[in-house]
Amino acid sequence: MKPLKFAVIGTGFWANYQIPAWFEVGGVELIALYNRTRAKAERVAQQFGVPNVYDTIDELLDNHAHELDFVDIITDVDTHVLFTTKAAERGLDVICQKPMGPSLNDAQQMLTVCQQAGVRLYIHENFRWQTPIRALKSVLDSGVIGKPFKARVSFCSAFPVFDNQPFLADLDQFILTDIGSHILDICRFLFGEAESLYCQTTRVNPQINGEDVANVLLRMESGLTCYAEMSYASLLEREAFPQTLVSVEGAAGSVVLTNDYVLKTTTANGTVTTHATPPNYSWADPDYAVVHSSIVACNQNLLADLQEPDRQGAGLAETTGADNFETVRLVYAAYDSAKRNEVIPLKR
Ligand code: 89V
Repeated sequence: MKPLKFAVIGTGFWANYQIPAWFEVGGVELIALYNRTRAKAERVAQQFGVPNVYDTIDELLDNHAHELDFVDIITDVDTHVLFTTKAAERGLDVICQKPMGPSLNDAQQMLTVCQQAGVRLYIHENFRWQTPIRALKSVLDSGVIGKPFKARVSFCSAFPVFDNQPFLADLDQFILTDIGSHILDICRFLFGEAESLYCQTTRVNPQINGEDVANVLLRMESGLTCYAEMSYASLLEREAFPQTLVSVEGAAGSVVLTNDYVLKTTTANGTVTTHATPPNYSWADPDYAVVHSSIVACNQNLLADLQEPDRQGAGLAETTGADNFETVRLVYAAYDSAKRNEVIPLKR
């Protein structure tokens, strides 16, 4: 199959992992890079052998749209609508990092512009692609614990995340957009759509603008109640960053995903322990290993869809724009709930 040609928009921290993850997948050719600070793009171009560098998005698109198949947008959330629109207008399929947009309206606009332009929109949402999360889902799908009725999905840490991603400290809406996008997406992946939610938030770290603690209680359409908790203010006995820890109780047993990718499945016959260790890539930052390896699986899934000649897509991609919009709805419903101190109904 002919490799698909693409451009990377944004060469900050995340591009250092997104790009080698693409090379790991194969079947793609990176033609050009854009970054508003040209020197940064040049450094990344040199590191990965990319032939073209721009600090003006229009120039990149004008020069290369004819040969590109898609763009991979890895910039801060505030630019997602603009860059998605510019690429869609040139007929290019778009992959965009989570969080999809800085508001529900913005996310809706991204869906609309791509639909009107007849291009495909995907959101790079990788947490559901982590090896331990996929293994947990297999246990649930096997039916061994029966029908799940209660769950806890937890991302609580004191990792100095602002050292590598300083812009996160400036966000007025922080943990629900950055980590909540992932955690609430995992909830949807594991348990289906939510019917309502209630949320409380707090800011513990006085040096950041947004909330760094959020507790969300979801009632899923299946009837399961799911407690999704996230915090960057949790100095715990064991630092779990960037692992998501999960426990699920079902009518016939329970399953726990605990530290170091250990899965314990308990039924009337006892407890079975397995390990769901993620693959190790030389280019991954060991502090982020489980997340960085999931970029490969996520990209693989999106590429399979992009390779379909039928531009409607073959339904191979999990995290399409339309799918991820449902996660974005949960994120902003959580803010709404916290602000009003009310349960927010979500059924359409
Ligand atoms: O993927 C992310 O949203 C990042 C992480 C904390 C994993 O680096 O912010």
